[in-house]
Amino acid sequence: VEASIPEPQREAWLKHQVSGFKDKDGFEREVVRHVETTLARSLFNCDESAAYAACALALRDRLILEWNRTQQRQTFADSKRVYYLSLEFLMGRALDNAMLNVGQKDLAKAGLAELGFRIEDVIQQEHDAALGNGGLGRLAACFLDSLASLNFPAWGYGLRYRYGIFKQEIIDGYQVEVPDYWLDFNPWEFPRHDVTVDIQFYGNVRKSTDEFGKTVCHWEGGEMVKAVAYDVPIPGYGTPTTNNLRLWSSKAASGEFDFQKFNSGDYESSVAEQQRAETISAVLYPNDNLDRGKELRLKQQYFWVAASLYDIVRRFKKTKRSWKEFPEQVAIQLNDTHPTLAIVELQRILIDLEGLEWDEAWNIVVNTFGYTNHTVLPEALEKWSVPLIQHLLPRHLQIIYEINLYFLQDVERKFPGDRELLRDVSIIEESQPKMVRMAFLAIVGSHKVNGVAELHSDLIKTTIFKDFVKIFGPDKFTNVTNGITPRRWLHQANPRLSELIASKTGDHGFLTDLTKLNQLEHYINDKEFRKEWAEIKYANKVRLAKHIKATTGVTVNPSALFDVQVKRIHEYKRQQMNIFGVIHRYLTLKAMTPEERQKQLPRVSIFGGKAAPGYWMAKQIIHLINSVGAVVNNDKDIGDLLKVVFLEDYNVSKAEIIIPASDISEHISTAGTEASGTSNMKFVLNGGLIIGTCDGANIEITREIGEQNIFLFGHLAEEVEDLRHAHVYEKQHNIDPDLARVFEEIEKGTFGNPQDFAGMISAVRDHGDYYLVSDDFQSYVDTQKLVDNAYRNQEEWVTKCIESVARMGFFSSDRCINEYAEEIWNIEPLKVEADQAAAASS
Ligand code: OX2
Repeated sequence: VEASIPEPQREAWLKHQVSGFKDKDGFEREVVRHVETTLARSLFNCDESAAYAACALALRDRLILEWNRTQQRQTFADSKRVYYLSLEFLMGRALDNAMLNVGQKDLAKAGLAELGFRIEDVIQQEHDAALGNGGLGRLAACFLDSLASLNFPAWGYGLRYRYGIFKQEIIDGYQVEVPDYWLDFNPWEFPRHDVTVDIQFYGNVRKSTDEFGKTVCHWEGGEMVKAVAYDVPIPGYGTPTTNNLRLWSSKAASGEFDFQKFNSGDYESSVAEQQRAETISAVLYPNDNLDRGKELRLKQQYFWVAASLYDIVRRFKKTKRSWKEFPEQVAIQLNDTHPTLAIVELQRILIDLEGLEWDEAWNIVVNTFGYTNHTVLPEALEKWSVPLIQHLLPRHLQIIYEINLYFLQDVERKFPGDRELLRDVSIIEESQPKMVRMAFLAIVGSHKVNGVAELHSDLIKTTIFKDFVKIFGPDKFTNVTNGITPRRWLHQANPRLSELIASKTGDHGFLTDLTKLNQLEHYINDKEFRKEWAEIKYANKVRLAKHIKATTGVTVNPSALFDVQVKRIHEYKRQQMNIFGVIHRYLTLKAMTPEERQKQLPRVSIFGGKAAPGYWMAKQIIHLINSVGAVVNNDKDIGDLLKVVFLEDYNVSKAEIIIPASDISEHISTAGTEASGTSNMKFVLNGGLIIGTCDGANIEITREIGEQNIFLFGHLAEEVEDLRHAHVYEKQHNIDPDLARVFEEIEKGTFGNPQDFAGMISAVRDHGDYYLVSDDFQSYVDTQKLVDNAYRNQEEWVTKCIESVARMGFFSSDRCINEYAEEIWNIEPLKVEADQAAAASS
């Protein structure tokens, strides 16, 4: 290490090394110190937000010491590292998680109380880190937690967006987007102004011949932008391992702004370069499962991928190993196709900058990368136009063509004369303009491709990637079923349930080995346990009811059945079917006599989720939900029997309140469309049941918890194609009568101007009902009746819930990460000494 302190002076350093607070007193001292010095406040003007800031800084000081030690330990061990490349990390809040993971929450709670604050209020002050859209970004966050908790030497690489996913406001029933500026005060990041990378765009390629007569390519000219690293510490649970999430921020390469232009009076263009550079990392694209092909998005992708690879290669080169050892030291996982340019960039580094031969370089590349596919939806499969790549990344386009050439030659050797196959698998789509198919590039450039749940992994092998199975053989394709971290999604979100489980299983060991939940099966008939279980669910519902009252003004009865669907709004996720079902329930209740009504089970239908700003149909769905709520919630005939609420701005910290309060949650996508889903796992882990289709991870959840504990309905994935075909070509689309009745009511104007909802109705009735809403409606409504009946028998209901939780062990992201480590990354955890581990959790 170049800048190390000389031997004689080290003693002084070691004497003064900070160790962070050790007890409550020490914690309080640190909080007061931060309030008075770092924040320049005092006991006369320390509000909750100052208390949050000081508390976060005190925790951060501790984290950063572990972070430093972890980096030293990993550098010293010099073993293989994994790099998780993701354009999205949906982290949520950090303080609560950090306190729990380092085992200091009780101490902080007591300390804050002595200083005059309630820890719950302090935690609430933190702004969510919302650098993601939905499941894909939250999966990346769960993976970071598991990687650190399992002591894997791992880094996350992403973009430091100045604006995360927009804040959603509901105004007059419509979604309004508000920018999410979250960096006002962010104690969890460390700017590394010394860690920068110059990133090139545009320009052209010049060829020359070296002394051995070999052609060498030089990418010259164009623009430079600087990438600056911001590091976020990721503490493991109960371990000293604190890994690093490195987020890149863009800045003008040539310092601040152009002084010459400034002095000559050209103020505007003097800052133009700076602004153009900073635009790259300015904002997260707010689309979930949708590719829009915007130039700035491609710039983001290359900027982030090039900075990350430069960093990874720089770290590798310090070890002075030979290039062929690269895949033994480095595993890079591509979270969807967004980072696929990394494949091309590494090949470019190796052949253009390091002088390796093509084949040797390509071998290294393929053995380094793994690619995770998260969707089969055609509109989400990334394609970039050839002219755009040619313009922005001219050398990369040449390399893509060359990769394709060698790949197609290989195909031709294996399947001579099969022109159709060549056309179908070509990385270049021969359209107008030509397009680069990023998923195909990712497959060709990786040694493993995985889907995220069994059905999904089977589907990619038999549909979108079937030709690649034929070419590469089935072993290149595998499944790693998604998981969730039980630390955030049980221990943090539902502390009382976590304590109850610990009281029965002996300790909190289930948080690091979730299969230990199976011990709960012994207590299913334990009266006291069941009572406490039900009480905790009720208390969580009371907490949510208060949130609903405070944010929507609607009063809901916590004894009613809470039916929750929270996720991005998307036609394939079928919130429209849910709200049509709610209308059907409303009409059924309205048609009853008051006596009959008295016998009905009260229900609260809770919705939440953002619509992409340009997704018109999704916005209509939100509007209909709110319009139905406005009518139903004020109908005197209905009272508590049915309430409909839309919770605005669904995000990670709201999920932590909503999920523990659910009785039944809806995971009702058209079969074959939801790759996995991960909230389904969170709801069941928190003692809620599921109504769902045979899709994504619902199938494996059913296998684990038992068919008696889940409400499945609807057509199967294998039936979807024929049904769609029939709708369109055989004009066999008789709308379900109950659904037709719902449409009639909407068209009568019961829920406001029917024109507002005409698109939603005609998508089902006149445009082929692509998502099979009508086909599944009867089965959906019938199954909801089964839910009502099951809920009436609270004893049996509680049994189902406990049994389900006991069987959820498989869905820990720890299991999932261990599978990636074994099957794809070939990487081992780094042992930490027992005394280090003990020190970390004391
Ligand atoms: C999501 C998928 O839609 C969801 O099913 C899955 O659980 C999640 O990724 C994590 O694997 N964008 N978001 C997803 O896929 C894409 C593309």
